[in-house]
Amino acid sequence: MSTINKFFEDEFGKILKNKLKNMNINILIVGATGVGKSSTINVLFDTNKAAMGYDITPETSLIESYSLENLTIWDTPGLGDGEKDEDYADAIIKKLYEKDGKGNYLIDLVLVIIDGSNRDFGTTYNLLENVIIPNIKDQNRILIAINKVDKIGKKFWDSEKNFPTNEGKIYLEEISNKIKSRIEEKTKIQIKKPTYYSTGILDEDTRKPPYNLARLLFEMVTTTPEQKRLILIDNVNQEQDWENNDGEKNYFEAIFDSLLEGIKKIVDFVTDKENLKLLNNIISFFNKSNKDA
Ligand SMILES: Nc1nc2c(ncn2[C@@H]2O[C@H](COP(=O)(O)OP(=O)(O)O)[C@@H](O)[C@H]2O)c(=O)[nH]1
Ligand SMILES: [Mg+2]
Repeated sequence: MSTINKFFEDEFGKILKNKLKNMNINILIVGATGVGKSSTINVLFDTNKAAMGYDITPETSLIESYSLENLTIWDTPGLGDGEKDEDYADAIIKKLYEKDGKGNYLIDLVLVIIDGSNRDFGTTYNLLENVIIPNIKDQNRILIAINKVDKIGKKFWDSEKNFPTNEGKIYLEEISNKIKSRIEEKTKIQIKKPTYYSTGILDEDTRKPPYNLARLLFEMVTTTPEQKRLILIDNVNQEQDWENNDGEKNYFEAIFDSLLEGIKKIVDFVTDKENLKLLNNIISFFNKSNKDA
């Protein structure tokens, strides 16, 4: 960690902020009603600070937005309810084609959330195969995440440890592979293997620590264009408990490595200097997480 801290304290770090100021990151969250889209936004980001609103364009006004400094999260209404599905799908498609002021596609990351406790993935397949994949320019910007893994059943989930059992781990790997191969079969598109997690917001009154949230963040960061990754991390909820992960790797180190890739890209274009607030936030976030881990 210490070498990275030094790196950020350097003149170099100060230069970055200025470059980032003119950049925005936009995340589109999609999934059926009740899969946990809103809960996921709340656990990942500091939404107390967020300005909430609706899209101003009539066609996409069904999409709610949360704006933090230069991060905007678009929370779409869930498909699968029937009547309004077509309007919702149209709104999502319009959003996917929207361009920013610089003429680039607005949406940097599409996070598709699935309810892992529901074995019927039909709504998600429909959403991916008929709405998202045919209308997104860059399929590498899609991340599928399976939520509510605490609800996959007694045999698979140890609620005391808040962790999957050995059988649960196998089951979760299986459904994640199954979703990936089904999408590939239908669309001929290679997607990233879905990740799985729990927000820990079990219902209105029950909260547990989340499971695999740092992994979800890692997967989101690495699905985001390199030069925008720092912005994502800067807005992350620092009060969150990020500890309980699957142990496949140290996700904080992995996030850091992937940030450095982005920093290298930004630096090539930097011409002037700015303050360190952003980088300090990042450093304190990682220091805290590292201590906890
Ligand atoms: N068991 C469990 N329930 C969850 C989890 N995440 C969210 N929920 C619950 O699922 C319901 C729907 O969540 P919400 O975020 O409103 O879903 P949305 O319609 O996709 O925005 C709420 O009652 C949440 O408390 C989770 O990880 N585990
Ligand atoms: Mg919601």
